[in-house]
Amino acid sequence: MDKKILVVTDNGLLYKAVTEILAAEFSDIFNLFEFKRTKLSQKKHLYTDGIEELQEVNVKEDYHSIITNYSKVISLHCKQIFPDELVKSMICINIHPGYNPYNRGWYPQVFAIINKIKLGATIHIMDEQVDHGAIIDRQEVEIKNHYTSKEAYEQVLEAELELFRRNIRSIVENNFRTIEPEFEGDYHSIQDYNKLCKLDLNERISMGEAIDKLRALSHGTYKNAYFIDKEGNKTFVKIELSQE
Ligand code: 0FX
Repeated sequence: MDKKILVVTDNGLLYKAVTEILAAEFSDIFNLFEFKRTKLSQKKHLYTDGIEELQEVNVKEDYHSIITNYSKVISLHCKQIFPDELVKSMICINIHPGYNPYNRGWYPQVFAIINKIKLGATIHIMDEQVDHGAIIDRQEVEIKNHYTSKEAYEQVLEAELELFRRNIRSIVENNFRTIEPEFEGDYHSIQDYNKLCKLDLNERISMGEAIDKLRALSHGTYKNAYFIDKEGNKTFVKIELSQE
């Protein structure tokens, strides 16, 4: 029997959408995929619903058995960083919510809104660096002026699913082409994001920059941006934008 392709995901929304696409449009290859999640999906977030039913894998510790038992690995928002041994031993493919090589790392739409740079989705071969490596396909997403992080992110998810549809057969059949990223690109860690969330009440920026910063940190029910007042109280801030 052919070895399966392991898809590791910590995002319930994408897991559900991808399995629906496979069942509806790729039923001939659906049984080649096996989906697992990591322990990092246990934390309840906006997009984890549905992930509980998956079996857990520890990519950092179990990579020997992954190399032996699967033909490829796809990271569909797997929150564990793949170890070097794994990415060097077999084809590992990342479906990333950013337009590589721009804004590699965490929450690309947040940094794209603030720094006014490209946003989109990318499918690429993984190498030893995060969100790095030869690009199989990518698709840009427009950030409209009234988007908060949430609307931008939802457009990115759509683009990721479109890329999945467009490339999954050639990935399975090993006949995809790649291009090298044009430049290194900047990388943002979760610590960079956490720093952004702490607002400095004395920071002097234009109204446009302030709106961009706040909309980049507004994402549904998440409590992101905050300031600390003179009494030491922490107050969360989020904005709502609507177009006429
Ligand atoms: O699954 P994911 O969309 O993606 C993240 C990284 O951005 C990505 O680069 C990495 N490859 C992947 C494994 O993990 O993450 P999420 O479901 O935790 O968050 C989705 C969006 O929700 C995020 O882009 C911004 C927003 N968010 C999330 C959290 C946890 C917030 O605004 N505040 C939060 O506290």
